[in-house]
This record gives sequence, C-alpha cells and structure tokens, in this order.
Amino acid sequence: MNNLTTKQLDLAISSDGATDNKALAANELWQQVYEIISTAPVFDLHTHLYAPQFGELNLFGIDELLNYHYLIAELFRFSTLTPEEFWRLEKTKQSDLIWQTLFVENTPLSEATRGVIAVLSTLGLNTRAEDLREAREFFAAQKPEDYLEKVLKISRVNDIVMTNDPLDESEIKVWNGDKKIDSRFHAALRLDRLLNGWAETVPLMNKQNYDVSANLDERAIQETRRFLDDWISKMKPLYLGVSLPDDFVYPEKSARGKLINEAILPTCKAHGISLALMIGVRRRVNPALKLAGDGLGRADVSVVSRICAENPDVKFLVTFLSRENQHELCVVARKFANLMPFGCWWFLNNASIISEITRERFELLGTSFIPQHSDARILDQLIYKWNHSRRLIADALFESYQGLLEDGRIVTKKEIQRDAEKLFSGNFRNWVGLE
Ligand code: FIX
Ligand code: ZN
Repeated sequence: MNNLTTKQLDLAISSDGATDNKALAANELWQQVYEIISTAPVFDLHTHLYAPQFGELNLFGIDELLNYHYLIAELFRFSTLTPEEFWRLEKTKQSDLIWQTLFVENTPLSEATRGVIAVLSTLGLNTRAEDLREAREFFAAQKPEDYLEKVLKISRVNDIVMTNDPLDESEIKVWNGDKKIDSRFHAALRLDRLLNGWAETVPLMNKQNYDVSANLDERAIQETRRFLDDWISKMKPLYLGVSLPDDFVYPEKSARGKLINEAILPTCKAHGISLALMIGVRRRVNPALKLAGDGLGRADVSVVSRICAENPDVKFLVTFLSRENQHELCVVARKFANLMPFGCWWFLNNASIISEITRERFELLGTSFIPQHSDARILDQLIYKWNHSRRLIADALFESYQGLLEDGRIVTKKEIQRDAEKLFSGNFRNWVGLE
C-alpha cells in the first residue's frame, strides 16, 4: 500500500523539472534501477585473477572454465570416476568429461554450470554443443590482451583486486621483476600461509632472508614485521587478507593469535591498511578433491566484535562463509564503524542466498556495505558472476526503494546513481583510502 496519495505522487514526480531529480513512479523505477545497476562500474575487491604480467597465472578459456574447482566437485555427484582416476587425466580430457557429464548427460542447473552457459552464450557460442571443438577454436583465436579488454567491457569491471601470496615462487618472480603491472589489477597481500601454517612458513621466510624460527620469539615477530613492511612496499596492497576456519577465536593462544596481535594488527596500524577477515572455511574436508575439497562451518561472530572493539583504529573488511552467520554480521556492523561487511562468499554466491543476504543488509545497514565480490579464478567468470549478482542486487534495491515510496518518500535517478556507485565501487574505494 503506497502512503503517498496520487496527488502527492504527481506533485512529487513533477516536483522539480530536472530529469535526474524527477521523482520516479514505481513502474519506471524498476527500469531505472536495472539500467543503472547493470552499467555501474565495478571495483571487484576479491578475486584470484592475475594481471597479464603474471603469465601462466592469468587463466582464461573453456578448459580453465570447466576445470573450475566448483565444477570438479559437482562432477563427482554424477560420475562414477574416482578423484584419483580424474587427476590422472590431462586437463583437456578432464574438461571433456566435465562437459559431457554436467552439460550433456545432465541439465546444467547449478550456479557454476549455468555460469559456463552464460559465458558461452554471451560470446555467441553453442550452449548445447556435443563437444568442446567450437569453444576451443574460439578461445585459441583470442589474443590475451584483446580478450582481457573484451571481458572487462562486457562485465563492466574497471578494477580487480588479486590475491597475492608473498611466499609463492611464481609470484615472487613477477614482483621482483621489472614488468609494469596493469594498473587495473591491484594487490591484496594474502596471509593464509603465514597465519595458518607457521611451521611450514618458517623455511620459506628464511629462504627470503628473514630470521624467523618456529618458536615465534621476539626476533621472529620483528622479522615478520620486516617481511610485511617489505612486501607492502613491493606490492602496494589495498588490504591484507586472510581466510580463517569456523573455529577461529580471538584472542587465541596459538602462533596465529600471537602473529595477529604482535605482527599483523601493529602493521595495519603503522601502514593505515585494512585487514580482510574471511571466516568460516574448513579446508580439505575431502583432501582427495584438492582445491575442490574445502567446506564450511558456522563461526562465532563475536570474534569480530572483540577484534573490532579492541582495535578501533584498524579498519576490518569482513565476510563469513556460513549463511547462518550473515544476520549476526549485519548486527555487529551496526555496532562498529570500523567494520565493513562484504560479499556473498563462495558457497553463498547463489541466487537464493544473495537475495536473502542483500535484503537483510539493506534493512540493517542501508547502503553502508559492499554487496559482492566475484572470487573469480578464471577471467571469463567475470562475465557471469557480475551479471548474476547485478540482477539480484537490483531486485533487492528496487524492493527497498519501493518500500521507501510506500512509506512516503520518492527516490530520484540521481540518488539511484549515487547508491549504485557506493555499492559497486565507492564504499570499497573510500574504505581503502583510494580517491
Ligand atoms: O579463501 C579464499 O579466497 C576462497 O575464496 C578460495 O579458497 C576458494 O577456493 C574460492 O575460490 C571460492 O570461491
Ligand atoms: Zn577467494
């Protein structure tokens, strides 16, 4: 029921002549919201993509798309092949099998299979092909630098944040080399191995001439801070990031807890850099599936309350992997201005859950959150991941505007443009101190 009387609505619509400030009646509202959201430039704050300068780390094409670990996990739902037999196949045979099993013999209904369909369809390729010949010919004909422009244009992604591991040999080579990295690709310094596997990390840091030891004494803490300082100046990351298990606690009597308190948080303060906490992953619940073998668990959101309360001068980007943690995250974000919730991460990146999470975020946080990141691992995925999410976010935003209209306030095209800019790029840019 619309609280605005027809007269008020007519008055509001004609309230001022300027088109952008003209009130939008409900029927034209959807059109405007959808158009503005569909074209809003995106700052993709978390991906596993790499700039072209990273060479073979920069993945695209049908064989990479089909070997996405989401699809490998889904393959074993239908195939009698064992993981060991699958891993013995060469990549093109793996993608042939995945295409045959998930797309020909079965209907591609999952988010990940529909994503491949959306990419093929957008690129004008046969989505019901019996084999991958046409697709392989198409991608083989793409010049990587031209194809990158094509994908960024289609997906309207202007900026991409990578996930950069300062302990990865192939990455170290690029960062120590003299290639200028495409400025649209930004670094995020990933801390998983340092924080979640200290014992295995010690020799890797020693190899880079940092004098650390397993017993994490004062010297090790100092040297870890020097390691972080050096890599921050080399990568110029927009944030430091780490994924954490569902049973993560803070404070924690562990190497991780000591490193967070004595190395990571002081480094964030010293550099004024944000810390991204991605909480709730259970790594290798089925090791046989390798990257596809990770799961999730419901976490204790109070850890975020404590870390935000005890570190008011650190800005935290936070996402949880469990659907059951999302409402609590919104409530904690209402308590702490140094907390920015972001994304519908991984197993949450599905229409039914994105819809639910985005609606509760608008209801509890207004536009003070970052609705999505792609988590893309293969360049082409930007095409479907952002197309799917834009539609869902537009639906939720339209519903919020409709509610506002019913409560008695019109919304203008200019305000929709302002909100879309905040949600898809501005909130993140401001959070990490970009102009
Ligand atoms: O920790 C992460 O960054 C996760 O996103 C990855 O580990 C995961 O494999 C992924 O790509 C999910 O989309
Ligand atoms: Zn990720």
